[in-house]
Amino acid sequence: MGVVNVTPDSFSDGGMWLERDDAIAHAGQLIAEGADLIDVGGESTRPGTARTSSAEELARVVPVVEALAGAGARISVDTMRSEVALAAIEAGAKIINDVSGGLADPRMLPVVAEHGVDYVVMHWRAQSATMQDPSLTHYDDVTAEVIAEVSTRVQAAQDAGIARERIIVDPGVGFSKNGPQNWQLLREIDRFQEGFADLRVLWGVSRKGFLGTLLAAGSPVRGPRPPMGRDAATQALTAWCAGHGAWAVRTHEVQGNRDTCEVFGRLAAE
Ligand code: PMM
Repeated sequence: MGVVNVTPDSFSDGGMWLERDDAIAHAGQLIAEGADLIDVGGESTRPGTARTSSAEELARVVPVVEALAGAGARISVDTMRSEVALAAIEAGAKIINDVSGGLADPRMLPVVAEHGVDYVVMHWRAQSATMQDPSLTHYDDVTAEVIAEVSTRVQAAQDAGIARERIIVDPGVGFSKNGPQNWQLLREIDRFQEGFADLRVLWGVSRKGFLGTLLAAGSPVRGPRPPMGRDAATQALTAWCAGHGAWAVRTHEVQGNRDTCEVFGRLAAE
């Protein structure tokens, strides 16, 4: 899943694809490099960030989805808002990627159910402004608690009428989790995925802060390695996820991550 953030402020690629034509061209490049899916987002979920207005999010996302879906691309839309989801579905999106798992907008689950599209349920505890507060990053056993909380949201989605086979789960790496908790979740990938044995699992680790922290020592600048320098580390985690049977990884850079998946696919073929 290649990411196109049509935002001024996403931590990894904010401001790069804010113009409609730039976003469309970038998506085309990601598809040419082997992305099976393009995830279009119009609101940053960067820790500490304020919310984007609904009108602004619609204006960023819909024209890009229309153009890409119209050209035959398989599109998911990263949104917590039901009105954006609805407009995106009408513009041709086939997957709604809701980082809040239906918690941010009570209309989201019914809208998705009514339109019969796929739905990503990510583990989420709070909006970006507060999600890294210590009270929201407390776990006794991060993997067990993430499985339990995601299961509750999967059940809510089913209760709203979304078919179970339409649901994709995501542990929400970096969302209300600190570095050690992210590493533990990834180390326990089998345990997480066994918690949802009949569902597709998506992992989003691309260029995230815990990789910058890990790579700080080799950074050309003081402090964490900047996002653009985290792609090789992202590919290493893609290898880990692919080797453990993940359905998809959500990445900003596609070529290297695609190559990684080809290698693991080939190894698993015989
Ligand atoms: N991470 C981000 C945004 N959307 N969606 C899913 N399903 N999983 C994720 O881990 C995830 C996401 C944050 O990254 P970005 O703003 O740089 O794209």
